Amino acid sequence: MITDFKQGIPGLAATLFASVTAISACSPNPPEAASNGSPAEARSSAPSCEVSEQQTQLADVVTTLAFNSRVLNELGVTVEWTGATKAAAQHALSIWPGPAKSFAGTSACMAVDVIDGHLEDFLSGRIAHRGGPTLAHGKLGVSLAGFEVRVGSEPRTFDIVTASGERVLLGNLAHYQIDATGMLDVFNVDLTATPALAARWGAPQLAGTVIGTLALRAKVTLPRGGAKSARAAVEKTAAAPALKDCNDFSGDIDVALTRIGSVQQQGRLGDKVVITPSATLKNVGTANVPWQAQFSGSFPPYNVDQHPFLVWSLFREVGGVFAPLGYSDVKHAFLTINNNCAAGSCRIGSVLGLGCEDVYGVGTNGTHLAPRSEILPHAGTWAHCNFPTPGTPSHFDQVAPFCSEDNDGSNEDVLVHRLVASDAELSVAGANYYFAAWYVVRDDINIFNSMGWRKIVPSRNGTTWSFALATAFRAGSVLDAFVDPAAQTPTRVNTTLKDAKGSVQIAATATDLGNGKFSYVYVVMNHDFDPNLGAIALPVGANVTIEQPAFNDGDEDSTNDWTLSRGDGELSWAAPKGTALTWGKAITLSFVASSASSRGNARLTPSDSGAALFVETVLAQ
Ligand SMILES: [Ca+2]
Ligand SMILES: [Ca+2]
Ligand SMILES: [Ca+2]
Repeated sequence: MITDFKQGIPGLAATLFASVTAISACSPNPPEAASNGSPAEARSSAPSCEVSEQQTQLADVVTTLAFNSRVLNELGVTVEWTGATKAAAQHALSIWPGPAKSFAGTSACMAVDVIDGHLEDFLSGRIAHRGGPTLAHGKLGVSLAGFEVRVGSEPRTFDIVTASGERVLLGNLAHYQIDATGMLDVFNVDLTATPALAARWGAPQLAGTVIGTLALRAKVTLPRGGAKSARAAVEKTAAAPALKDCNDFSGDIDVALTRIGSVQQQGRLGDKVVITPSATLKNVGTANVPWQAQFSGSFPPYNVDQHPFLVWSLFREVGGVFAPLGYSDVKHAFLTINNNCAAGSCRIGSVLGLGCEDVYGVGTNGTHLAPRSEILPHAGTWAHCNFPTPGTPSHFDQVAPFCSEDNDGSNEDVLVHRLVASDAELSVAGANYYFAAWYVVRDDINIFNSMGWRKIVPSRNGTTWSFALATAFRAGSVLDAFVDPAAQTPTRVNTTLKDAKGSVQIAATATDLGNGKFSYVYVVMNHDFDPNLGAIALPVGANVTIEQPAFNDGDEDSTNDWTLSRGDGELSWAAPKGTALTWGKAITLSFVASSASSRGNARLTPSDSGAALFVETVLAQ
């Protein structure tokens, strides 16, 4: 059952949200907000509060905004602040893309749906503020002084509206949590420029750009006269009959990536741009999934701070050659908001309960990334802290004492750990671009529904790229965009091998060029084969002529390119020392041969002493 208050819910929620009978104006809060000349008072035409006194509401609201200076610089947008209050306390897991300023709410008029101490959704209403930023593009400034945060039309979204009623920013992909004292933190909310803002800037192409982050801190106040407090509601969680107790990790773990919602340029250095997505996931298995923030302690079932690891990548197909363009490093998941859960599921922020969904916005994914090399994806482990041995350093924890963060990466170059592509790479006429993401989850029974991809279409305005989403999200390996596994032919083959040590995949095509020549393309992906791959051998006929051999690993470093050799009826590429094909990455091999294709096995050599892997594909023999 989906616990959506708007559709009616039984039990505790019914007691919290008795039938709505009275509609009344909310009183100003704090009282001094009504002092003469305040922006809120100047906005005399504002509608009265249409939130019922019998609904759970937010009080003492402070909203904090930050804009991504890297993005603003790129867009030619400047920000000035007026009327900020002193810096407000923030949730410990808040991620800020730039300097943040806080603004006190001047009215309290927002109804929320809280069930068992867990925020389900924002129902209706608006919060006005004193002060706000002015966002200017060139000489065209848009003042948000006296701005309102209104409940948006989509679940868990906000409209940021100027004092004159213009909707200039959309807030979505919120993280949120109610603490034991009844304080609600809404944070890591992506702020996207609306068409109205872009038009006011005289730059309509900037509509849809994620430019900042919003957080909101408020007291959750239960209906007047209600005996229950938010504290009581939180305590109810522990006693409530649960579909699966939060400490119960039995069952099959299966997380699915369900959406790549947005793909954004989030920085530039020279001719290279940073590209970052938002992502949404869902627990589709029968087990709770550990979602512990890094360095938060040791917890069951693994006795570490276990959490998923998100990576993303960009591929391009040009002239029938499908190859990687770039990869991100690892975003360590740190909190699950657990929305749309199955009834009775565990909903604490450190466990993804049954049926629950979670989101990570562009702003959240854009910073605080760590190397892939610390992760063994098939094992699902992260080398740090006390794993595999006490005192293991890691990117975030470089010096003793260990098991606490001493490096947040904030002094790193804009390109470090990010998915990077150059202007030239994004500008190839006739190319097809594919954006992929994957949540690595320990003990996930199906990694291929944890990953997915969309075709994107890059377009450039000045120095800014935007990425239209050209196809619906599709679960599975991005190599399926090259050779559809459901539409294979004798000359287009896509094979995934699931080994005890992890999975590898080869998608390959053999195209008749005429005149007895055939173009072969192989995309070899190491999904989560923990030993890594050090070589590939393709059987070829002794009399077959090989021309134009090419290797593409998506980087600009030729010293790590695999070296080609031919002998013993094989065409082989081998990784120089230290350049094995690591997890979540692919190489593309291509050549023109004098032979039509037949089916046979490529031989992949692990980088450890383990047995070779044989993957069926097309061969020139
Ligand atoms: Ca899965
Ligand atoms: Ca440390
Ligand atoms: Ca290379």
